[in-house]
Amino acid sequence: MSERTLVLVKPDGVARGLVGEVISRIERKGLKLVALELRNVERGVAEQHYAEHDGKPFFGSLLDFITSGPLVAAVVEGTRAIPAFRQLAGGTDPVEKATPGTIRGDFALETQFNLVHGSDSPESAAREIKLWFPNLAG
Ligand code: RTP
Ligand code: MG
Repeated sequence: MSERTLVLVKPDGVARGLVGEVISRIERKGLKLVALELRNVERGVAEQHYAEHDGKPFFGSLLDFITSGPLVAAVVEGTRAIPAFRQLAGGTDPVEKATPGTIRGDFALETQFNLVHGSDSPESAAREIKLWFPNLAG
């Protein structure tokens, strides 16, 4: 069954010129883009996006990072799109968890600067798509 997930190419990915690489991997996997936009994020949106991490030691620096420059926000659709993109991304720590062949495993070294975000559950996807693309038709 088809589902949607919210993908971000974080500011490090945009700054390093890896937008095309990420989009290409999404498309080659067989997933479909239904929304795609380069934008600068207000701190309030970043706070809502990462609300689950409020209070953690890295929360402040995570918000600084996510608002540090333009990022690419996308809605991606397809069969098992949520776990499929998490598979493409690789684990959160790009060295200890992400394996070679994944986006993080191939291109990142530090946990904070791990290039991409993907929704981690159907509930997160619904919440995040509404936050980032409130006008997107179902
Ligand atoms: P994301 O939400 O960005 O897709 O990443 P994730 O699910 O793989 O990891 P999550 O636990 O949700 O963490 C969100 C983002 O916060 C940064 N982080 N830094 N310094 C640290 O220990 C630390 N832990 C997490 C990363 O940018 C991570 O992707
Ligand atoms: Mg997460």
